[in-house]
Amino acid sequence: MTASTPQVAVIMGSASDWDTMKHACAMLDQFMVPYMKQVISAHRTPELMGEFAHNARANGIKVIIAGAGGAAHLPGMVAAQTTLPVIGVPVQSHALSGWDSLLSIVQMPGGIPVATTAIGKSGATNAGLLAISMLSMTDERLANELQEYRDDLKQKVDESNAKLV
Ligand code: RP5
Repeated sequence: MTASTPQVAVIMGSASDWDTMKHACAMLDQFMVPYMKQVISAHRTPELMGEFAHNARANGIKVIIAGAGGAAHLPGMVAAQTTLPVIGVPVQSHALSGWDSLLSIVQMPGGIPVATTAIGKSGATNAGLLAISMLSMTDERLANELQEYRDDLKQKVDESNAKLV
């Protein structure tokens, strides 16, 4: 494994999920975490999904972020085939505004966990941050930069409060 070996895999059920999942990638870019991104569908490419999940750990991946919408089986089916942590992002669907995605991802039976985020952009952003937080357990640079990120958020609140007077 080299320094540029992807540590995080960002996968999504369709290219139409990219508009949401790009926000997870933006966080990984911001923290300079090497990652890979790929469309892998639980329904349309089940063999590829199995191959990816089975090989992910051996390929150096440490955290998987999986986004899907509608009958969103991808995060759970990937989690079923790897012991790596899987973060599921419910993509906002047209028909049910993402309720279907959320419930499909969050209601995993006991034994196979998927860490589920909020629906849509916030969820994808937080999936990126959660993956970084997991990596920060053994990466001091990331731990320090996460603290700086939080300090910046606090400073923005302080600045907006100063403008209220
Ligand atoms: C899911 O179906 C994908 O994750 C996507 O959110 C949804 C719709 O896919 P497309 O029909 O846009 O390819 O598998």
